[in-house]
Amino acid sequence: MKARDYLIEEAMPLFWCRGCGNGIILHALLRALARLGKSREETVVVTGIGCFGKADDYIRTHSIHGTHGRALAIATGVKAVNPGLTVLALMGDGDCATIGGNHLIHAARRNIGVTAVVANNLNYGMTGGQFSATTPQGARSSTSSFGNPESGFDLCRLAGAAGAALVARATVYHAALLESLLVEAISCPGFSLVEVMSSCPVYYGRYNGIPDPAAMMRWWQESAVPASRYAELAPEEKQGRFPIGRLGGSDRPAFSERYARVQEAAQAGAGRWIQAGTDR
Ligand SMILES: Cc1ncc(C[n+]2csc(CCOP(=O)(O)OP(=O)(O)O)c2C)c(N)n1
Repeated sequence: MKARDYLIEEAMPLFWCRGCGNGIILHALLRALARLGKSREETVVVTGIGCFGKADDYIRTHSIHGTHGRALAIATGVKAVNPGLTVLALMGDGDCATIGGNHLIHAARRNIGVTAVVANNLNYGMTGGQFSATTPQGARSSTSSFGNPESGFDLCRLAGAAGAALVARATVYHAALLESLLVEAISCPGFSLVEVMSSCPVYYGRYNGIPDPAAMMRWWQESAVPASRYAELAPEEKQGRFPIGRLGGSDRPAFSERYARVQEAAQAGAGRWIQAGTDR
């Protein structure tokens, strides 16, 4: 299989603005599916609402275009009833972590075998650049003209603490790294989250002094530090920087494995219970 085999070419050109990172994420995802030789018939892409929520328009697998913040709830249902499918939830930061934050922590806690791909452009792109739950403190947006008084979530730490099997981060500048992290995440039997720091020059960039798409790419290049090197930085050197690569996860049975045991116990008859608390 080639990346192009997963692309709906007739849907081109892409809906996204000039300088948007979503096309880079889409291409990396299609390359990852091709590298894994995933069957289009056994792959389900679920999206929510937002600019990145349009990604399913271009992907030739099964897809469900859901509602804002509910991509993970739908993906969870798909995977629970058919664990043999490869299930991807493609979301913006608003979709995944703001309106959808509750579904994120429970998908991670449940360790359901879904791969969440989050295009984190640090704001709500589609509705005009409002701040989201990942907008950094002090950053400007259409709803924080004098600086965001809140602080942004670290999505990888959040998902890791909630019990995800694999958490990783890349940027749209690091497309080859992104592709290999996606391959790893899609191959993981439990819940995986790949956060992609993505450019939105039209809103986030314009409000924060980096409206030029190339300057935004340089910003990602300079801010992202490989995880092993980041750990050795002094606290002042960490200011304005973040780690990329595989950032954690826990090795415990995925939901489907535990649920199969429950189904076996139920089929074997009443009175036989699986032992509580065996997987933590
Ligand atoms: C329940 C609900 N609330 C609000 C909206 C309006 N809305 C549509 S997209 C969006 C934000 C999208 O931001 P994000 O998820 O970060 O994706 P991006 O557009 O930046 O890719 C909002 C608030 C909606 N469609 N449904």
